[in-house]
Amino acid sequence: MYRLHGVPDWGSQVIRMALAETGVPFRFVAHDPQAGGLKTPGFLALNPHGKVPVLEMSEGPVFETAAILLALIDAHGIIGPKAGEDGRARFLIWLVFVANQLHPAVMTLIHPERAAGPDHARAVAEGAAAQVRAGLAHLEALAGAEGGPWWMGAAQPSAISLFALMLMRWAAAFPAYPDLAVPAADFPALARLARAIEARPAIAAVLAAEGVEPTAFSAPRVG
Ligand SMILES: N[C@@H](CCC(=O)N[C@@H](CS)C(=O)NCC(=O)O)C(=O)O
Repeated sequence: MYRLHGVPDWGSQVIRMALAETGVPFRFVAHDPQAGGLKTPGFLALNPHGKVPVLEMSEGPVFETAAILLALIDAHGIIGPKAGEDGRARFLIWLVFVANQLHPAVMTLIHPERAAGPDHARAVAEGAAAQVRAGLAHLEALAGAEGGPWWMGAAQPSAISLFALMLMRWAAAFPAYPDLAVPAADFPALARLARAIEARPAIAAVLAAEGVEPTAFSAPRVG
């Protein structure tokens, strides 16, 4: 059985949702970062960077969110096209965009002091907020397009939509400067997608298990 190493309401949430939607059995192993749980020799043997998520699969521990999502797709499909299936290249483009551009921009919005120290945090956060809004505008166009890709649609969650929704939650709820928050309501097609995906039993169960409000993506509790 897969073992997912994570921290509730941290970045492991997207993998937990992906596993739940894929329908494969897994065990969630919760770690306590405050108690140093991500820096123990045992955990560093799974991920030398000391970060979650890590998914233990038959080939060994897999880390980096996009790599885990792709490994799950290659094994099971469901949340994205497998190699050789129609639309795989376009899917990869946007998955890598979310992982490489949107994810770091959201992290900088939350921790702007990490980039250039506390004296420059406000300017860094303002730049990050603009990057987040630009990134979400691209995803909004995909989600709102007539005949758009299924992986940004409400009928079936995908690795991309789940990843993007988790990042939207962070950008709305946890920015270092509350006035730079990016609410889902500013992106109507993404907000509709958020409401549809939150309503799915598998997703609602993950949110409840993580102690997160049921409107985690469409209207997260701020702070
Ligand atoms: N690029 C990595 C980033 C992972 C990451 O930054 N994880 C955070 C939680 S969301 C973490 O574990 N931080 C703990 C630390 O840095 O000590 C991925 O996508 O998996």
